[in-house]
Amino acid sequence: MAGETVLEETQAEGVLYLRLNRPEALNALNDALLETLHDRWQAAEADQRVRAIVVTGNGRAFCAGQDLKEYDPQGDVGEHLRRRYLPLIRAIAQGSKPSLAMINGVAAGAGMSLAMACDLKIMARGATLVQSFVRIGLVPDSGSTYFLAQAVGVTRALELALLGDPIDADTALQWGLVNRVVESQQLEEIAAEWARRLAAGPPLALSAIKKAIRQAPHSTLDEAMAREVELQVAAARSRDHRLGLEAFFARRAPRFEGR
Ligand code: T3D
Repeated sequence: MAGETVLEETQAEGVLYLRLNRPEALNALNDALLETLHDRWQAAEADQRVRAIVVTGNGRAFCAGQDLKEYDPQGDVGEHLRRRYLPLIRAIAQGSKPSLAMINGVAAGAGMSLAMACDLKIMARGATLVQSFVRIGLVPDSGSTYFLAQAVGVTRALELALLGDPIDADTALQWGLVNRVVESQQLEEIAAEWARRLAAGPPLALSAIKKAIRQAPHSTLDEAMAREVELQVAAARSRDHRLGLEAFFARRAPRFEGR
């Protein structure tokens, strides 16, 4: 619909698409878009029918980061980040539902942070990632330092953040910033297939897996294994585990219910 900063669409059962919709500004993040995206993400988190979330951009870009035409550097930048960006990044990275960034074009600044916050990333071959902050005298924010250092290590994170050069999709794949690179014409189809598989997965187990993997780098082996035990005990008691076992022995695909 015209004027909507985020287009919402349910494509396959349980798959919610959130499409950033300011193509004329390369989907730069103004307050209206940030607020809408966060609201939609929270609504999806609360909606049991949603089992996977895909975020992408409308037009030729994924997202050009903060809208620099609607930004006041003399204003309270800290408050702006804390209010508009941090809750959104937390909702994506710490929420219970699996998320997929379908990177259709350039992802710059906080737009790259947004993509990195997602659990899985599929990137079109012609798309680029750029830590553009340094180019305008800013520092990476919205989780970029965290996600980058985790994904590529300190050496490459420093290169990306200090030089601010765009990297192409093949480099992003080789460095471990994204999971797959596909031709642009195949992007929607392959992302839809992954999203459909996520939505058909066992929601409680997927949420537990996400939690365990995201916390593992900050844990000792003993802490990680203790967390695995706790999560496994809960998963083993779920109806979905029973359904999974039944399907295994009946040699058919399971139909998980999320309980
Ligand atoms: O308080 C706070 O919130 C601080 C938080 C900051 C977080 C951040 O994200 S800071 C980083 C902000 N983003 C950037 O610095 C990226 C700026 N954009 C670019 O570097 C380039 O546009 C791209 C590399 C993304 C793409 O380049 P290109 O050559 O493909 O496109 P273009 O010609 O530069 O841009 C096309 C149009 O989009 C153009 O508008 P026009 O001239 O046709 O009317 C351009 O101004 C507009 N655009 C691109 N990025 C932004 C933007 N408009 C507003 N804000 C943008 N970020």
